[in-house]
Amino acid sequence: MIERTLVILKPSALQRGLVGEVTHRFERKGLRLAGMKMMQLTDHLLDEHYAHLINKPFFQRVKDSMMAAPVIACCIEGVDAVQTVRTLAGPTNGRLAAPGTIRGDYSMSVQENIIHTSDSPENAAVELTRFFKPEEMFAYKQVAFDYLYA
Ligand code: YYY
Ligand code: MG
Repeated sequence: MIERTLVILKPSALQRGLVGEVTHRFERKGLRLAGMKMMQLTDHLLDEHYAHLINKPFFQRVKDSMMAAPVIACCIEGVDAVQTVRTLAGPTNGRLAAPGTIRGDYSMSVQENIIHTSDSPENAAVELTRFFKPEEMFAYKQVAFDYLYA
């Protein structure tokens, strides 16, 4: 099923000059970029985005890290996009993530693990609504679509 998912290139990705390399991985895989914007995240937005971490001792530290510089929010679309993007990202801990994954290739950290990716289709829908207005996500035709999914 065609899905949309939220990817956030974290402040560390911008500081380390990895925006092009990371977005290139989604493009070359065949996923379609439906939305993309630079944002400064706020405490309020992160309270919602990381609500599942609110009782963790590292909650404030993670939020501070996400506000340390702007981020790039991306809406990425494709068949099974939520799981496919999670697979490209690799597991949370960059030191344990396999080579070839984004976190495995670019991260030595749990916190500074380069990208956020939605973890289920249900959460992706909620997160995309939180980060994008409807008119900021675009439904243009991907000309290679039939070749990608044949
Ligand atoms: O979905 P994912 O990003 O892989 O992990 P989450 O469990 O949702 O945690 C969100 C975010 O919090 C993670 O990307 C880094 C940070 N974090 C941390 O700094 N220390 C932990 N022990 C767990 C998560
Ligand atoms: Mg998560």
